[in-house]
Amino acid sequence: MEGNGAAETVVVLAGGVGGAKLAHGFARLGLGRRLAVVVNTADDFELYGLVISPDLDTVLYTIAGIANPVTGWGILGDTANTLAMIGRYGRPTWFWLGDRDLATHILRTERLRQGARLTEVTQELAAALGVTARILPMCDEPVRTIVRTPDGDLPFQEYFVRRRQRDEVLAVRFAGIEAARPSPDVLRALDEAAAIVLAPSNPIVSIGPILALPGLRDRLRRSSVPIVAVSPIVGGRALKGPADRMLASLGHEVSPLGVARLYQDFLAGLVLDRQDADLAPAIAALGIRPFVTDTVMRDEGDRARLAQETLAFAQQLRGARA
Ligand code: FO1
Repeated sequence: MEGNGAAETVVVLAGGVGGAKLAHGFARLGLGRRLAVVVNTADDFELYGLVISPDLDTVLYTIAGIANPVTGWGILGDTANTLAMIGRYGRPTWFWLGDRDLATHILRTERLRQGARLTEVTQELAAALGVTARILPMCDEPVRTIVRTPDGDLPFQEYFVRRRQRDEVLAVRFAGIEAARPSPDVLRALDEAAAIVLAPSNPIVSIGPILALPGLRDRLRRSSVPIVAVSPIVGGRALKGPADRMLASLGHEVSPLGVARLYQDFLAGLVLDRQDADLAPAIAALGIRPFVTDTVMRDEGDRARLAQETLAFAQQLRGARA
């Protein structure tokens, strides 16, 4: 049952680096298995015969405390000897894969070929790294983001890494989404939820695929526990990545108000930065409660503080509904 006793879980919907930082903040609150992070898998792709799940790995490494603090993705202190050798064989090396990181892709690919679900494999990797939070792929079926640009359709990582997000984004679609379903583990976490949080991840290509899973958005609309989002847009810009340009080219306002409108059908509250405090009345006018604080996570202390404040805000909204 939602919001029921000991099972009370905080569910965080997340993409890559920004989502991983807030998820880490929640992990630092000592929630253990009562933290469930539902992660975008539409950035996944295959390279050198391996299944790469960048957002899952970014969340996993960040919560495990081994993420590269400079990039936010990959493993701290990793080397690239394997990639250098792949280059010597004349193969493209535009996607930077570290030697230690490759171990994750090798073992994931092996277990998937043995017939394990991505959810099970992720759980095994997380347990081995000492992570108690539930890191849940949004689904077990393959879903792939395709970005429409003036030069044609591009697989997500071609757009994001190979072409450095320079193309104008005309449309986005998620190949395979119709045949995919939120995993049973995701649905269970939502059933146990005391609060649902949308991390400050790209609303179009990180949160977008999760919301596009058949039945998921309806499930959120019917939620009896508060759903709050943390705006990834601060002062008219994305904290990381191309979310600002993507929102603009797809016709959305590049502000927390634009973010609020995208989630308006299910959102109870929006956490926005002090820089955007003047937008609070317009957000409230949508029927969404605004909460203004410092949302830029510069260090690990910021992550835990923002997670704590977001949780307290959600609990306050829950109290207001009772
Ligand atoms: N992002 C880059 O900008 N360049 C890279 O070479 C790159 C390699 C990479 C390797 C493993 C991994 O887990 C993530 C990696 N990322 C890289 C990040 C990733 O592609 C994107 O941040 C996400 O897909 C967007 O959320």
